[in-house]
Amino acid sequence: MKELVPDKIRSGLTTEFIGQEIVYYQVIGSTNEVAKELARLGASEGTLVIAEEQTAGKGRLGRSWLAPPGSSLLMSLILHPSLTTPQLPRLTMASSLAVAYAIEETCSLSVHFKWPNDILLRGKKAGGILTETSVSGEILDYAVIGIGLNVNLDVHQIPEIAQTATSLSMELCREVSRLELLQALLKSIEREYRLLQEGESPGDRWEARLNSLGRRVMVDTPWGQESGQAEGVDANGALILRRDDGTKTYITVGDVE
Ligand code: BT5
Repeated sequence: MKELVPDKIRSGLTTEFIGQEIVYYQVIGSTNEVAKELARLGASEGTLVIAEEQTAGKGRLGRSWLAPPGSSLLMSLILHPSLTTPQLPRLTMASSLAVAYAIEETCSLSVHFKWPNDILLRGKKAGGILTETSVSGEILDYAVIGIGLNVNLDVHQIPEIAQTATSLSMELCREVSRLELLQALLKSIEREYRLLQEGESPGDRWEARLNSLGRRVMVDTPWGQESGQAEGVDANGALILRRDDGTKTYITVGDVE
């Protein structure tokens, strides 16, 4: 395994600010937790926190992110976007798109999304995004984008995800350079972040990759289950569902089954 040490990441990195500050760990609890602490202490825009292994990798809603050491990209970025609170899910969409572009550029695989934050290859989960924000009143203090991406990983090593997950190396039947992928990803995140800051919503481009577009889905929300046809997402990433009675609902939190 080639380690993703900061000197290697920086050499050949063509971004202006994303990933120019790097905090690297061989082992850490969760890169998101570190990034949030650093953001509170005033870390600069685009700071990258990256680890070879997490002992407490987090998904959404108290779930875990599992990855054998050195197998994956496990990273978090600190950002200070000028978005309103309802617009914050744009960060997750922009980050998913950046992951898709980086995978397509370096591995020529086609990438789809499952609402709201899954990165899919051939219908299986290869990555996930965990966006965490701190808001005081109307003001966003900071946002942390956590990205977990299965790169050189045989998912059969992890029984919990063996049936539902995949990795780049499994899809390609070869090892993938994590360094090259990471550098392409940092570059595409910078591009997407600039568009966000210019006020553009990534909604349409994100929706074009939605796996359930036009299909009937069940969605678990904190307020109960909804079902209907997935018509797409709105500019802020809400899932647009056409219920059987013809009414439309916009879902902002939940999981598609
Ligand atoms: C996510 O959550 O998909 C967001 C994952 C974000 C992980 C990154 S790693 C770097 C940064 N630091 C952190 O601590 N977290 C972020 P969610 O949609 O809740 O999905 C979690 C579920 O995905 C779990 O309950 C498992 O079922 C499944 N899962 C766990 N590890 C997986 C893996 N390596 N590949 C595919 N699926 C996985």
